[in-house]
Amino acid sequence: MKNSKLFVGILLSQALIFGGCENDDKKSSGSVTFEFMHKVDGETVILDSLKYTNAAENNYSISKLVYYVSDVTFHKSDGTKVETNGYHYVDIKDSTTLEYKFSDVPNGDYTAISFVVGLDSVKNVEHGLPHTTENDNMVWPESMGGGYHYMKLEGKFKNTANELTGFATHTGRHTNKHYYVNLHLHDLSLKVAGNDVTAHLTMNINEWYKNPNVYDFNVYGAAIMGNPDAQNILQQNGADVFSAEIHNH
Ligand SMILES: [Cu+2]
Repeated sequence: MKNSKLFVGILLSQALIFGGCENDDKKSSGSVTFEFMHKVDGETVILDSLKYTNAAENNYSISKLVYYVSDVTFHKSDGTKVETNGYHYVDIKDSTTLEYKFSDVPNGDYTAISFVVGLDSVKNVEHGLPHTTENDNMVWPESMGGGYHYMKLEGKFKNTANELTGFATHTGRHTNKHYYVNLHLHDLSLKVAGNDVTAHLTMNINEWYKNPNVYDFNVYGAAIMGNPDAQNILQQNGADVFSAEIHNH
């Protein structure tokens, strides 16, 4: 009895050691890992450097960028989809937050990814997220509807008087209006077949400030949290802030 158990044990461990790649083919799911990258028109962001220019020709620097990505959905060309309903917090300064892994995505050929930049109206409520330091630092004032900031993007710019002054692109709801971004990335070739796929998701910071609306820090500088016009513009501009590059392994 003891011996046969031992024998099965040895067989199992051999299967684990030698199974390797052949087993992968039989797996019905794989992983997809998002790697978040942050650029300004193709250049990787260098913090606190007054080297950037947006469509309004504001000369600016970036000192802070934190945001949520949530409700990631993987779409197949036949219209079927795999929905996740979690959220992920990204901080440009914290490399541990720059990866968001989905470990059990069913095999299939996916052609699009969609997600929310920010939090939808279900998640974006007071105490809607666990009380971590990160989440608590994202809290949005109750007087403006409560919940959380979708994003805080901050830095300095040279105003029309040529003075260096702060801007704060803080996005979030305005009372009962929700301005989160529903972002769709089409024409992708994301093949999951028991393997690990990496998707580089690059945010072009300058896209927040153009297309369709030019966003000028002289007009919308620091106090935009109670400003539905600014929030509406950022929601529209946000639709194309991300692009994706898929690496199938
Ligand atoms: Cu704020």
